[in-house]
Parts: sequence; C-alpha cells; structure tokens
Amino acid sequence: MTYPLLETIHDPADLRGFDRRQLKQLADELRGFLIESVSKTGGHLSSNLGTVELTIALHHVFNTPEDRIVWDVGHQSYGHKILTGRREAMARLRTLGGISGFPRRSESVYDTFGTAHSSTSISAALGMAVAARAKGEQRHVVAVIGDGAMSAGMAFEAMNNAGVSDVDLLVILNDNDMSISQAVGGMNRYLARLVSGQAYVSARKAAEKLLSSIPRLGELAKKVEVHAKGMVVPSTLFEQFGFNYIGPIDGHDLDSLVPTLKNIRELKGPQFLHIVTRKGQGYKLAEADPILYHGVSRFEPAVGIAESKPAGKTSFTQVFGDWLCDMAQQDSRVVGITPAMREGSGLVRFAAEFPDRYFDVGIAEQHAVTFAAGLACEGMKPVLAIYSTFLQRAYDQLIHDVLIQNLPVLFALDRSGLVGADGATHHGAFDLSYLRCIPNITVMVPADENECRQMLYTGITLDTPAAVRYPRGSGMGVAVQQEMAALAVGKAEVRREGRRVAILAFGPLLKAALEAGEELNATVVNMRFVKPMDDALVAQLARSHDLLVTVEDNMIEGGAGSAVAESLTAQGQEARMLHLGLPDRFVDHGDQGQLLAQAGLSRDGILSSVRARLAELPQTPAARVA
Ligand SMILES: Cc1ncc(C[n+]2csc(CCOP(=O)(O)OP(=O)(O)O)c2C)c(N)n1
Repeated sequence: MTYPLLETIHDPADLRGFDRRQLKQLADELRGFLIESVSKTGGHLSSNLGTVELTIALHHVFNTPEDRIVWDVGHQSYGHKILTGRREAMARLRTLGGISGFPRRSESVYDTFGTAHSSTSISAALGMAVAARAKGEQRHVVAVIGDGAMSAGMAFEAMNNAGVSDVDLLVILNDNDMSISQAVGGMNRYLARLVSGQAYVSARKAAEKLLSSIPRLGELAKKVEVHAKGMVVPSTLFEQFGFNYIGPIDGHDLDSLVPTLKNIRELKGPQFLHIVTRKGQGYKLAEADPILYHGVSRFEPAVGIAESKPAGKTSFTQVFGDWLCDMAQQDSRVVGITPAMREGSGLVRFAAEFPDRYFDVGIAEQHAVTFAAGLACEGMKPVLAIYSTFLQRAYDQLIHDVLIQNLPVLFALDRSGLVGADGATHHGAFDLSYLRCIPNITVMVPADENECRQMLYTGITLDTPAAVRYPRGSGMGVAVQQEMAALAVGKAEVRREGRRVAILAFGPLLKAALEAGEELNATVVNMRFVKPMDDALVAQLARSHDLLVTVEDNMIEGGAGSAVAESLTAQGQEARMLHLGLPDRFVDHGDQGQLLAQAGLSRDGILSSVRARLAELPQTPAARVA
C-alpha cells in the first residue's frame, strides 16, 4: 500500500486545510499504515484502528498542540503519533531507544500527558483546563476515554469534580463496548441502553407509570411531554454530573464527527461527547476478534495471527491459571478475581470452567482488593490475579482493608520485574519494596514454574494474607508437578555450596545467579521468601563468607536486598554486602532480556559486579587459601 497523502503530513497543521474527501482518504491511508507498521513491530492494534477517524477529526478541528488532547491509557495514540511527526519512528515502536507505545511528555509536545494506566485523562485534562483559566489562556482541553476506562472510580471522581467546575473541557467517550475483553458492569449496560435509545424509552415508561398513578397529573404529563421532555425523561447520567451530553454519534463517520466537534468547540462549560466505534475497524480479522488483536506480536497482515503458538515453555501466567483451576476443583471456597485482565492474567480457562466463581470487576483495582477482603471476611478463599504495576493503584485498600484485618486474600502478582516493551509505566519494579514494609503479609518469589505452583498452594493454605510475585513470560522450563505441597514458610534453599561469596537470589534471577556462582565457585541460595526472611540462614552465610550478594528484579531501594541487610542488623551481625537490582531511575521500554542485561542482572552483569567488589576487598585468610 502507498501513503501519498499521509506522507505529506509532518505536523497536524498540514491536515487542517483538508476537505472532507481528503480527510477520508487520509483515514484509509492511516489505517493501512497502522496495520503494516504494527504487524512489523507488535503493539496495540484493535484500539488504534478504532480511533483513526477520531484522531484525524481532533487534529483537524482543534489547534494542537496549543489545544490539549489527553489520551486515556494511551494505547490508542499511535495514529496521533503518526500525525504528529513520528511516522518514521513507528518502525522502532516499543524497542530499546525507540518511541514508546504510550504518550510521553518527553517524546513530543503533542503528548500533553503521560498515560498507560487507565482512567486518568479526565482528572489531568481538568487540571489543564483550570490552569488555562487561572493563567487567562484561551485553549480547548479534550480527554479521550474508552468505555472500559470509564469503569474506574477515578474517572467518576474526575467527572464529579469537573461537572461543577464551569471550565471549558471536552470529554469524549469512545464507546466500543469492549475493554480488552468484553466490557462488564452496570455502566456498560447503561451505555448500551443509551446507544440503543432504550434509556430514553424505559425512563419515559417509568415516568408515565409514576405519573399515571396520579390521574390528573397523567393527563397533564401527556400534554406537555412534547414541549417539556425533561419533565418526564430524566437526563443522562452525564448531564446529572453537570456536563452537556451530546451523542451518541458514529465515531467512524467523518461527516458527523467533524461538524459535531466544530460545534462543540464553540460551546462553553463541560461537554461530553459520546461516540460509538468498533474495535479493529477496517481490518476484518481484528473486527472479528478484537481481543486477539488488542495487543499483538509481529504477524503477517494477509494471514493474520497464527492460530496456535509454537510449543514452548509454559509461562508463569499459565502455571497460575492451571493452578487456580486445580485448586478450585479441590476447594469450593476458592474464587478468582480480575480487574479487567482475563487474558493477560491467565484466567480464560477458569472463567469458562468456573463461571460462578469468576469475577471480572472491570478496571477497578481498588474495588477488586476490597471486594476480595469482603469475600475473605465470610470464609471464602479469594485469589486476586493482578499485575504488579496495577496493584500500585490499590495500596491503601491493601493495607487498610486486607492487611490490618489480617484477611486471607491471596495476591497472584503477575508481570513482576521488568516487563519489556510496555516500559516504565508497566514494570513491576516496586512490589517487593511496597509489600515487605507492611505487617501480616507473606511475600514469596518463585524461582521457577514448579515453585510458583507450590507457592500459590502454600499461600492459600496459610489462612493469612499472602503474595506470590512472578514475572512475564516463562522461566527455566522446570516441569510443574501436579501434586501440591506447601513449602516451609520463611525457609530458603541452598542450591550450591561455594567459598568466599554467597549469592542470595530472589525469584527468576536464580538462573543467572547460578551461572555466575558456578564461574565464581560461590555459594548460591534460592531465597524463596522475602517476608518472612530466613534470618538464621542469612546470619550463618554472613559468618561463613566474605561477601553477601543479593540479586533481585525489584528496585534496590527497600527491596529484598534491603530486607537481608535489615535482618543482619537486627541480629547484630556485620557483613560486607553488594545489592544487585533495579537502579534508582525509571527503566524504559525494550526487550526484557536486553533491559535486564542493561541493569546488570544477566550472568555477565552479576559476574562483573561481584568481581569488581571482590577486587576492593582486603584479602582474608579464607580467600588466600581459595
Ligand atoms: C489501571 C489499569 N488497569 C488495567 C489496565 C490494562 N488495560 C489496558 S487497555 C485496557 C482496556 C481499555 O478499554 P477501553 O478504555 O474501553 O479502551 P479500548 O481498548 O476498548 O479502546 C486495559 C484493561 C491499564 N492500562 N490500567
């Protein structure tokens, strides 16, 4: 495919003068370019295909970057990137040194707000609109939010605030009736009724019923209905919040999008435009299966995504999903909860086999945690499958609702450590630090797939709060035993006896630690637990070695290495220590292995850090013998 019109656009100003015919041609070209480009790099596809016309219309009607567009989640911002000078940079999307898959303020002046975690756009846009008013600057601020992202509490906190703010703010609800999987919940039903016109009909029926029970008023109501619709038909939820509701309109029809946006541009106060789009629009395979094409790896556009993945190692996610099904089979109190991440968290099979015990609560991490707490209060065994990065959203719920009350909720923390292409917003870099400082929780870090299964089992049998954190992808390829056996809590496992140096590995970096340990003839320990720590073993290792090296894929600050140091200090035991982990900066996007190597956490990285530290140490009698 060729892109004659698209190639003339280096800046949105280049498309402001386009007529409707040219805008339509541009939409075709942009769609073609997106399919070609994402099929080569991987990334988000369905959501971007669904916002092609909206992106073009916004940059055509509004004076960006002077006017601000905030993309919620930002996974649908590729079209925006392409129209704002990053068409060629798309070739290196989500790779080390390349552009991000999400809007980033440091990347472009058109990226007004960094997003990736959902449901922040209305708050940020409101802040911008209030700031513009305070500074006396005339500009439009637009938040684009999906119906999935609209299910989060934060979006409603912002609506609640914005509706009475009297600032010029436009919220565009991009309603495609999908989150990553099917959108869920009451808001979803409400939007469906708005789109089908049912909200109006049923509200009128309810009002008629009410009024006809008062005979004379019923007659009166019929007479005035045409003139005073508002009297019998309650306005939309969004109007109740204080917004002017416009829509629903077809979000793929430039003939209605462009004039509607132009009209709205002239209106004052908070505006709410409801557009209806289709996820995957224009690429038949994605239209048919928007879930499969939500986030893709490289694929051949003419063929589509290959049906079955090549047989490889089992991922940690899959180990979790299988374990949950087996556990649910054994214990009818076990329930599984996900905040809108059925596929990513490995719950597809569980949802199909245990539909009554599966809860997709929408993009609502805070609610998910407290909902689990409530279930636990009544003797259920809730398992919350949640990405490490998304649990950050629910930190107070974790402390206040689960841990203070010591409720037996099991947290299955997927995507811990460095996740790769999604980058800084999605790395699970902080969980060991943010979990281990709270009382009552057991924190486990499986080094391999089988250990993951056994730790999940250990967690659920404890009857107190527990977390098992595991990384994206697969591990060493260790066979998973069907039989489940609880591990001794707080006990590490010495994997290799060596001299002088002891490497204490937390989680999947055990493999690199063992390889480095082999080379160094070091002791290597699979620590297994961050909390409680194996204090006795740690003290003993400190006495018998010159150097303790801790290795983790969490921040060094407050992480597992810090836990070891604190344990030794508490025991009055001195030791020379080297902490290896993630550096005190936000790690960018890129290949997972590359990023780990960059952080010095590969076999070679560990080796060179240890050798450098050893070279600084005074020679001890033990070392001289060795
Ligand atoms: C706080 C948070 N939880 C979960 C996610 C993962 N996530 C990314 S996109 C998405 C679905 C968003 O649905 P919607 O807003 O309707 O946009 P669409 O993809 O349908 O265009 C989810 C759940 C996230 N980015 N942020």
